[in-house]
Amino acid sequence: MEDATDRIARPWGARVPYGRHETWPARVDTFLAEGVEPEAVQRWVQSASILHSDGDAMDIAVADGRMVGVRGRDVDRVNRGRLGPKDLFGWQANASRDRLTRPLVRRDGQLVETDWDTAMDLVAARSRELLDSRGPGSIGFYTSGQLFLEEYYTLAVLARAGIGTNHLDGNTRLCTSTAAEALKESFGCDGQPGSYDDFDHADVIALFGHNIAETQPVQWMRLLDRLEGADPPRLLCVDPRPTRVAEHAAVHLAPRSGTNVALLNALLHETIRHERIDRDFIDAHTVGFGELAARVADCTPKWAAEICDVPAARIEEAAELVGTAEALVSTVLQGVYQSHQATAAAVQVNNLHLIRGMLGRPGAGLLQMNGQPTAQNTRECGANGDLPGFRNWQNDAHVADLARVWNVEPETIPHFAPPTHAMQIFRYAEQGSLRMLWISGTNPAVSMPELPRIRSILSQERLFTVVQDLYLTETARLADVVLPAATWGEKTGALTNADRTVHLSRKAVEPPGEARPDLDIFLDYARRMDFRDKDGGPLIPWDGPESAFEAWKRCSAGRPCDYTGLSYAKLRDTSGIQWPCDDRAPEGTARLYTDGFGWAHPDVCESYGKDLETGASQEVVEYRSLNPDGRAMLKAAAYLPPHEEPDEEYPFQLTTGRTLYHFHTRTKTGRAPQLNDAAPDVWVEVSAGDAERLGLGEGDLVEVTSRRGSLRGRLRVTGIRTGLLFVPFHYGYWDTAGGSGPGPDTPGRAANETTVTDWDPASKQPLFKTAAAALTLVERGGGRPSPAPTTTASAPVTAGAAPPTSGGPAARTTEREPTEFPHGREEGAR
Ligand SMILES: Nc1nc2c(c(=O)[nH]1)N[C@H]1C(S)=C(S)[C@@H](COP(=O)(O)OP(=O)(O)OC[C@H]3O[C@@H](n4cnc5c(=O)[nH]c(N)nc54)[C@H](O)[C@@H]3O)O[C@H]1N2
Ligand SMILES: Nc1nc2c(c(=O)[nH]1)N[C@H]1C(S)=C(S)[C@@H](COP(=O)(O)OP(=O)(O)OC[C@H]3O[C@@H](n4cnc5c(=O)[nH]c(N)nc54)[C@H](O)[C@@H]3O)O[C@H]1N2
Ligand SMILES: [Mo]
Repeated sequence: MEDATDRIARPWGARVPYGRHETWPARVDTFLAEGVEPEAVQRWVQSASILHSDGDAMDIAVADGRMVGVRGRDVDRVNRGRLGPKDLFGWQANASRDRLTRPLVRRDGQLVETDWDTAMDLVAARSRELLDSRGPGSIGFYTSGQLFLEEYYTLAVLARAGIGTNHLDGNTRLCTSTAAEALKESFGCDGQPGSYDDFDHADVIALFGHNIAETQPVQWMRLLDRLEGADPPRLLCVDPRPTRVAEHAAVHLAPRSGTNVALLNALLHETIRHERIDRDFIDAHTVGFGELAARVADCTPKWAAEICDVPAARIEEAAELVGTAEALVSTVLQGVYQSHQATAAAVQVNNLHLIRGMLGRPGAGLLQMNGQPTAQNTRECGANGDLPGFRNWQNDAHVADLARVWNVEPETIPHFAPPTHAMQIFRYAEQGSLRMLWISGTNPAVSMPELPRIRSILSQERLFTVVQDLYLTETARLADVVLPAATWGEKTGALTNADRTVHLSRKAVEPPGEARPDLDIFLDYARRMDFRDKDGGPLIPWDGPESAFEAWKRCSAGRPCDYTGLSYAKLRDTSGIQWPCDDRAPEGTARLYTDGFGWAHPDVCESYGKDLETGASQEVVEYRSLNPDGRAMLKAAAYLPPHEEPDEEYPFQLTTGRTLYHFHTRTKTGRAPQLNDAAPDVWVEVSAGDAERLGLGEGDLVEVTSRRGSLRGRLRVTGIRTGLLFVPFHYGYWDTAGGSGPGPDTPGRAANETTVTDWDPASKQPLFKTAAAALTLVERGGGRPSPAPTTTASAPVTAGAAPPTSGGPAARTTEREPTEFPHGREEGAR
């Protein structure tokens, strides 16, 4: 293995090939700040990544009370010591000089510094006033997929039982609400069936709308290592862009955006037609096969080819690949989730696995992926639109059980309607029934669709907005109160990744100034509000992360996400354990559904399901008659065209998404020099054919306009499908690197200036992947290339059209075999 690699230029590092059914060999990636020698590190503090959903385990290097680097944990089965570029360099943002260090309140239109007492008293006073005058429905909370489990659980209790509001959701609504919904629709309950270890055993891996190379780079390293080893897997990539995944795929389908259901129905059609199905599994474990078979009977590859604009022969090849796989792993992410038929499409992937019996054994795995690092916790703790512990809001016994855990009356917990989803919370704020919105760990003024609308909602006089963040973000600038939060590395908590692996992330350094952990802020608020249980005791008796974790364990007991077998000590001594972890499975559980689908039973299921076309919730009677014994449900769906199709005025399809080097609205990655320099500004991707037709070239400044708004960026000509534009959504109007920005009134560069307020009917996840747009030239590039990276799906179609992306000496990372680098598990060990 080589010693030092520029991990901006070579993001996935060196290969360590391994064969099928072997254990992925470890490789320890270490990055230390310039001038810091390994001997200077005084402590290594256990943690895991919070810049994607993999939970890559790492230790934070500390010297003189400061973070000075990071190192992957080789003992952890998730990443086996490896780290991606964001994790290697992103931690530097913690020490950025523009961190918020004191609370701010708005006085005479300006945000001014104040002390914690003043700020929190103001928040509590406004809450009480609103509770008295307008009731609990006037208060809402919009949280994150990036805090810790203990924080979400505390927030869920204080919002649902303390305030008594139904308006609590996370930005997970924009992210993985479809993952949750698709799992509920098929299996009755949230909970990832598969495990990352399935990648070691699969012979076919199918990725649907998932650019794993850029968004979960360490699992991509795993796939690359397998591709170079014995008996490599064959990949199916369904993505309209030339991602690295597409490059390595045996079959790449680049469909028109928004046509996933048509494509999947054709794959199901072929699977059934060729009898590549597992009859015994279908008979023993599922309901609905007849309806599914009837629904896809006419969905031939030829039919889908028309809709998706991919050759029918390619669809047949794809069908053969997934239909003849011995051990199939499928992953699904935003190319499916952020579209108008999100749940319907994601469910068809579940159906493919169910009719082929591809679940519950090594290599036969399904990953309805998460995106954010702690999205799973948002969902299981009930800070998403769910009740804690995957309890069913329509099941009175579940509500009563939750009331028992919290020692409140069942009526205290709102369950008259489904918990309000984020898009609806913003609608209530727009309409004026919601008067206070507390936003924690998310930046909706960049990440929500249709930003002109979001800005106008958040700047209303009548809406009292609290923003809890690390920086003065685009959203914080619109707030009435800004609370400075401590973050990863500055606080302790647990987090659960996309394959149910729970890690502990420990405090390594002190937060800057007066910044406080989110947990402390929520607890402080609960104290000021004096929330009580039914016996007059404190509603929230815990006072720190570990006691909050213990409280959560009691809430999770007996539910699918059972944490009762875990503890901080156990998580410290091991490195990542998959829930459920209880008496019966003290070491955790690699795969769900190894033995039937018990959580789909009507008495225990999290949801009675929804109509995939309208989103209407089904009643228990319907569910009982459909699925009396608790089996997996095969739910069919007809293809429906995208809501906004290109026309003369807006001739392009527009899709948005991510690049390898940045995380979301870049509050962290924009403050890490190596990452910022790798992709410093927005760009617009167009196909070579379209560029030629319009007489446009690399680096031209263009404007992308939709019915909602417009943005400007420099053009990158790539191998993207004809008729489609891609814009990364990372760039808000505030320039994180320079600390200043163009402001909201100058021509925008945020993708969401152009996106639409519209969502999937079942999951309520907004549509970021399909819109119609026009493309016009603003100014010639004059030889200046676009700032898009060359190492990714954004690579120019003409080699040499832009200088290769590199990080130079500042990005040098060591990659070592673990034996050369004795790994300390305990804090303080070298
Ligand atoms: N580098 C990086 N990694 C991240 C993040 C980040 O911001 N940066 N964020 C994390 C989070 S929260 C998330 S949710 C994940 C998201 O991870 P991904 O879902 O992998 O990322 P996206 O770029 O949003 O979308 C994936 C792909 O969908 C394709 N696509 C667009 N339209 C369609 C369509 O109609 N059908 C199909 N099949 N594909 C389509 C796009 O071309 C794109 O390549 O990444 C996580 N990891
Ligand atoms: N056009 C388009 N829009 C999209 C998407 C897309 O693909 N296209 N993807 C959507 C998806 S999947 C997602 S997940 C969202 C992400 O959207 P956001 O969640 O809005 O994006 P982030 O930049 O991650 O915002 C997190 C905020 O929390 C702050 N923060 C970080 N750590 C902490 C902490 O410990 N405590 C507190 N209090 N604050 C913290 C950060 O500084 C940052 O301001 O964007 C969505 N929007
Ligand atoms: Mo996400």
